[in-house]
Amino acid sequence: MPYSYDDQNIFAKILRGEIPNNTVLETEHTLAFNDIQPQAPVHVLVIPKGAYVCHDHFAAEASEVEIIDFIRATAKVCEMTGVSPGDGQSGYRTISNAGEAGVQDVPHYHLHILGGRGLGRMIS
Ligand code: DGP
Repeated sequence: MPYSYDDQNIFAKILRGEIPNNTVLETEHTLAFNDIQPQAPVHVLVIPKGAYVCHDHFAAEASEVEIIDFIRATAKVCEMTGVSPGDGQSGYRTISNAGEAGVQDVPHYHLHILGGRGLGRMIS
């Protein structure tokens, strides 16, 4: 699927250092930072450094190195913020909104990590 990437989106500006962020973790290919409008005590956004619009764009065009780095960075943030159920903690939810129907506001691929409170059932 063809995608055009808008390099003026807010996360592109964060990656270029034009806008500050509260970094949780940075790796070679991935940046994780606190959401400016947290919906839970833990609300971290994980983004690839590459120019990808959404999940399927990332999956199709990112290298395996970038994809593995992104997935492992996401897991590391869960450990660092104390929500990984593997640590006996309460757990978390990841969400990635895509496109208009998915109500994606920022057109740079990102995963929300939410935790630190009971999140309720989303899908039944
Ligand atoms: P989404 O609807 O999935 O595209 O959510 C975008 C999220 O990005 C939303 O939870 C608020 C967050 N956000 C928007 N602008 C900024 C910003 O400048 N800094 C940070 N840290 N988060 C932002």
